[in-house]
Amino acid sequence: MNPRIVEVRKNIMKKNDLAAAALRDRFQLKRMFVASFVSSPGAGKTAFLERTLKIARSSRRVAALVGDLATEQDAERLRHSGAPVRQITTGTICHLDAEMIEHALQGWPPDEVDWLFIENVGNLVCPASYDLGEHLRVVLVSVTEGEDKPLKYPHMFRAASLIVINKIDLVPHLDFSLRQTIDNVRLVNRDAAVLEVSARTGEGLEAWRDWLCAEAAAAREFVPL
Ligand SMILES: Nc1nc2c(ncn2[C@@H]2O[C@H](COP(=O)(O)OP(=O)(O)OP(=O)(O)O)[C@@H](O)[C@H]2O)c(=O)[nH]1
Ligand SMILES: [Mg+2]
Repeated sequence: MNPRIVEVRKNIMKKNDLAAAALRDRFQLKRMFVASFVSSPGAGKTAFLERTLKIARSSRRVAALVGDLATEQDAERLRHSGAPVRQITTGTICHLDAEMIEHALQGWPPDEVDWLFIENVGNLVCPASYDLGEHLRVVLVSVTEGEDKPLKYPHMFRAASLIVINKIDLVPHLDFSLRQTIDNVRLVNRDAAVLEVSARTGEGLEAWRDWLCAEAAAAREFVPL
């Protein structure tokens, strides 16, 4: 690659890392637990978050940020939960970065928040490189995408604390192997937890809630739900 391009890219990443470090400090100070969600477009991030916000709101103060190139549609869907939600529209940019998060958090959310969820732009490539200061990153993959995604997008799957296989209600209708997908996840990430869920039917969401509570408790020394 052209050395000038390499230099510019290094500077962009350095700038993002500094902004992410400042966000991390701020989250610690405010005792705010932050999880981000990434996936290819349409894997079910918003559907999964709609469920998550409803579950978490019973005992936690929650809020969400959602990134898309255009529209407020996902924010509107998430607001039905009653939680404060802010949309970040990125225009032509295929990922969120730490400055966008910092900007969205200026004077917002209106009240103190225990858990903040960030839905990234639907994309399995660009978001992998951008630290958002979050405690953990969840990668969703849906059963309609095929078993090979962990192998084709290893950077994204490697950076995940949890891999959620969504839309398992559709498995009976597909030629899709859960076993093969999990084996492929293990080839790129030995440590991540793996959960099989359906944001449509709610299957697997108890295990998700338990995992989330344990992670938040570890990060914030909070008592579990
Ligand atoms: N059958 C089934 N459909 C689902 C499930 N989860 C999401 N969907 C559907 O999949 C489509 C995409 O879901 P979204 O939640 O919008 O996906 P997304 O990842 O947020 O999409 P982008 O924000 O555009 O990247 C919608 O029609 C959902 O209703 C699921 O578990 N099962
Ligand atoms: Mg969405």
